[in-house]
Amino acid sequence: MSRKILEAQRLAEVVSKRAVLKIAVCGIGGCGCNTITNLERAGIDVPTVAVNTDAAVLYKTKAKYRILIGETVTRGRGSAGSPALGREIMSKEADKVIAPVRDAELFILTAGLGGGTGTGGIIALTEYIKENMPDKLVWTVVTTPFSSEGVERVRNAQVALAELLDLADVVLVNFNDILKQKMGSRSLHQAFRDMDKHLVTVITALTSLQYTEPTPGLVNIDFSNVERLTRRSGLGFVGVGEGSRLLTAFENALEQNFCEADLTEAKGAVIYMEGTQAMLKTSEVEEMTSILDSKYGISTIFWGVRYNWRLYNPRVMLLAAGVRSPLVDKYLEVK
Ligand SMILES: Nc1nc2c(ncn2[C@@H]2O[C@H](COP(=O)(O)OP(=O)(O)OP(=O)(O)O)[C@@H](O)[C@H]2O)c(=O)[nH]1
Ligand SMILES: [Mg+2]
Repeated sequence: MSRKILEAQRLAEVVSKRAVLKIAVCGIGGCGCNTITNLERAGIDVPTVAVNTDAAVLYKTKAKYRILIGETVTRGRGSAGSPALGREIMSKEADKVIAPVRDAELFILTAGLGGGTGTGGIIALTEYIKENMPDKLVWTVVTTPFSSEGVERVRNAQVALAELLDLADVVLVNFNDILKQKMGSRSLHQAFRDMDKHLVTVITALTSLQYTEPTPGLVNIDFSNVERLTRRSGLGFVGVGEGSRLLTAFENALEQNFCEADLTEAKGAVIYMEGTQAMLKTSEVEEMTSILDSKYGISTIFWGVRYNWRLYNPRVMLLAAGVRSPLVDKYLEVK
């Protein structure tokens, strides 16, 4: 074979490997497993890992990989609300949890803070990835317990959130209480289900970043930009919105704010748009970036477009890295 053909083959190999960003989603504890089941039902196309110390909950979970941890310690019965126990177990078994998705470049870890397995587990798993695979990115998507769940759960969540903000590259936090206020949910059960839907929307939108393949005629987000933007960026914001126009979808995405994030002077933003060719108007794209610049002082903005013929309305995902939230600050102060 000629040298030219060999070179072309090698280049094609590298492109095919590079093209799709490898993402894995990992849900820990009861809430995390529930989110994974919901993502699977919604038809997510990235590998999912569900992890729990509770064998019964794990048995009911739908995931590509299900991993029981702490079997010899809890005998499959859960971590009884002890983050210390959840953490200890995960730190010993993180290797087993990561094994099926070791080649991922971006790990999205999700858990409900407040209990044992998810709260301790998400910290230990983040620590493990950061220590053993420092080039990988870890984004965490967590919920805080309702105040009505009691002081102990809230305290567990506060301590864990503070630690995660130090450890993970991005922390996306959703306050159950805010969701309840916004949605005016009647019962705790209903509010949980509303939050479940929100988590699925956010995580599914984040995985759309995997389509970074160079498609001619489209604007692709270069993952190295996303990486630079989100590495060790602390608190993040993600909103997903749809609307009759692109700009309305963008405004709706900004409304999906469950941690009262203030985007002013954020480190940067990524706008990812989906829709038919007719829906994606350049003038509106320019307007979105100019709003982020003039209203929020965000000058580092990356945007990408993916055609999706199945959408009736344009959809916008807005990811902002390095945001502030007076609510999170206040939450972390109260101990
Ligand atoms: N949205 C939503 N939140 C949940 C769900 N289950 C639990 N949560 C929230 O997540 C927090 C932690 O609960 P779990 O995930 O069940 O706890 P765990 O990590 O399994 O901990 P242990 O059972 O103590 O080992 C709770 O305090 C709730 O606020 C759920 O199905 N949906
Ligand atoms: Mg549990």
